Amino acid sequence: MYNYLKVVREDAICILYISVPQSLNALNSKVLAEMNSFVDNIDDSVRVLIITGDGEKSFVAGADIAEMKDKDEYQAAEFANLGSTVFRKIELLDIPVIAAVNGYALGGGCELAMACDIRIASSKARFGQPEVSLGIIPGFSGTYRLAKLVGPSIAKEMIFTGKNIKADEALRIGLVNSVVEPEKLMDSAKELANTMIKKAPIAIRIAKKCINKELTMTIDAAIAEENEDFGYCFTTKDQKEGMSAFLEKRDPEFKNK
Ligand code: CO8
Repeated sequence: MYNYLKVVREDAICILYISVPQSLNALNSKVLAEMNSFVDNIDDSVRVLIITGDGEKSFVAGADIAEMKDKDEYQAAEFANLGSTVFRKIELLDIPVIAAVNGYALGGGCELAMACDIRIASSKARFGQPEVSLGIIPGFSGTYRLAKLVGPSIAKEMIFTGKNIKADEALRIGLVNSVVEPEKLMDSAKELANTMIKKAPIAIRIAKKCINKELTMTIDAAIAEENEDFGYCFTTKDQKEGMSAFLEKRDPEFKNK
């Protein structure tokens, strides 16, 4: 069905492999169009999405430099808009999205990882925004997300120098949630996914919406929104089940209702 994506279902987990072996999984417009279609058509039964890179070496080595090289300013802005739109859709999916960063996450690859909710890195992963070495800036919303994640000062250092950083440094600055040995990466991502799958799906969806929205709100507006969403949770059967299960000293059985 896809030429540049591999999609693997394992019960409620969906694993999306970006697969462009000839360019270390660089994102060209065809890959981005396929990702857009994938995100638009994701099955309701998927409870957690894991995104990773196919192969041993690379998560995504950035946007495709060969495709970008001869673009004019309008074509470049259009390309940037395509990538940013797909990444924003990923960020707004109402299920948790985990980036399992198995290797190079450079430029658009780092930006893709940052659009995910959680990043687990292999100890072999390398992160960076090398765009200034190419005469451009991060164009898939990286200036925004990197500054939000690690703070403007560290984001500026990374972007102004274009330097790659290792996984342990990415952990230190808060760019990734955890670092594991390469052979444990997918199992760790799945273990995390399975922990989330046992929880109440509506509550996770609302919590994700709150956190995403609150990033653009004043604290007072965010508190008001959270209060309202908290109230909404009490309209769900899962809330009754979760609290009853606690009081009855048993595991809850959530029904996504
Ligand atoms: N685009 C196109 N081809 C690529 C890319 C890329 N980003 N990265 C690697 N490749 C290709 C190489 O050209 C090479 O092809 P070939 O075998 O035909 O020569 C193949 O992949 C293997 O790469 P290398 O031989 O270079 O492998 P190394 O192990 O020596 O190095 C690196 C691996 C360090 C990852 C190196 O390939 C590299 O530095 N790649 C480029 C990284 C980069 O600069 N990424 C940022 C790109 S810009 C970007 O992402 C901007 C996003 C916003 C765009 C907004 C739209 C305008």
